[in-house]
Amino acid sequence: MTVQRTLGLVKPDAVAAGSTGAILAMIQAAGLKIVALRMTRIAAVEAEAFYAVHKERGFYGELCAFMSSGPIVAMVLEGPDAIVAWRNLMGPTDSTKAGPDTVRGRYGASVSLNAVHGSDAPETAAVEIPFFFPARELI
Ligand code: DAT
Ligand code: MG
Repeated sequence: MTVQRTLGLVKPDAVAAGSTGAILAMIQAAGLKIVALRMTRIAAVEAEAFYAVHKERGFYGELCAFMSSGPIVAMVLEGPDAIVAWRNLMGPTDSTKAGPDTVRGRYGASVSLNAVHGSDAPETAAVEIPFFFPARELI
């Protein structure tokens, strides 16, 4: 077990639905420590940069429009194997295939409106965390 940090986002659908508090409670109940937390809103160009790895995908435009459509809650989570732990708690990308004990199973609606984001690897977390948080905001 390695102590890791990962980026989590509550996406605009879940913030608008008022699910932020329940999602934070699931995160804390799972034993992940929240070491940074902020509500923000990103511009479309920032969403395009954040999701640049997907720019050739057919859903890229829709994804970036959605992610910049309203407030999001960004957080850094810390714990043993936090990257996989948070991905497991999130559930699969397609919310309709996510189990009832996962965030996407409870609060996501579809493959595109899926409530939360999580870094998928240490290299990704190392880029995504500073995208939202300067080092001095990490506890
Ligand atoms: P994840 O968010 O589980 O890491 P991903 O990195 O493959 O999934 O895709 C990033 C986001 O893009 C995903 O959360 C929602 C959107 N997306 C992925 N596949 C999609 C699809 N087939 N149709 C519409 N949106 C999709
Ligand atoms: Mg991903």
